[in-house]
Amino acid sequence: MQVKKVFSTILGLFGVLFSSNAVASYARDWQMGFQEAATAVMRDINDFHNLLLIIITLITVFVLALLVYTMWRFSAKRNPTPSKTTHHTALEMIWTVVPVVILVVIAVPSFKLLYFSDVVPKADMTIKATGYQWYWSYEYPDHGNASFDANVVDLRDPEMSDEDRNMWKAKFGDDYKRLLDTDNSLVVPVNTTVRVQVTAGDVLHSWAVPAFGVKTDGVPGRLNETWFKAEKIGTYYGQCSELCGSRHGFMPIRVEVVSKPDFEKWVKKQVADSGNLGSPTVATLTNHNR
Ligand SMILES: [Cu+2]
Repeated sequence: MQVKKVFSTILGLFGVLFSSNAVASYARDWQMGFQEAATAVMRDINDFHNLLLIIITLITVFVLALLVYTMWRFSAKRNPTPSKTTHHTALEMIWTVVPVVILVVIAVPSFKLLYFSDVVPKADMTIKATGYQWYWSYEYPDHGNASFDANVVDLRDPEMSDEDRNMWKAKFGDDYKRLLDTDNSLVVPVNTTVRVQVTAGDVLHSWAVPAFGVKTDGVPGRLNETWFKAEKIGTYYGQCSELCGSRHGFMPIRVEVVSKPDFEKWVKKQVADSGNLGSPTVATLTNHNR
């Protein structure tokens, strides 16, 4: 059974690697490493992570080798009379300078990446994400100031009516991802620089989408800013990443990246619906104050 599961997961991973069209990005069983990058920032984070992995592996192997050699070479049996040497200028210079060089090698790409992800480039559009206990609310100030809430769709919720359960089952089908799928999704156009302003209405939350390399705290009374430019059409999942209360695990983020014409169509349709993006939430609206 387990073997079968591993096998199907590996096949699934290959499917993700080689599918060029719509992707769905979320944590998978047996996943190694990060989710596939959908933005330049995430690609750089991945590269930086790989660089650090190489550096730390070399250091660890080197220190381990020194330890093993020392234990063997200078044991009481092989080295009965220990040396009394206490200072060695050249050696001390080396073991000070080498770590400094290593830190500089790490610092250069680190600061580059920090500023790349932190400084919002000229944005094509802005979205405001507000965290509440326990759902996200989105506003599109550039598109009729429309807004909607995104609530988790939890098919195991005992309070969900059978009618709603069947509706969501029909909508998501086999693609349903528990604790990741939401009734309304954040919809954004592909290859567009999106500025995301993040805040919160009650306690600390954090808006995070791993495939975008984005994680920004939502702080009540404060407006934080981040950005992403998704390069592939698909569905990307994230979760609130700041412990925010008992249903912290029930306020996922679902981002649909669509083509620019599809986005225009979506905006038009939703704005036509009395300026309110997304249909009024059924079922899960009752979750708000639980
Ligand atoms: Cu939260």
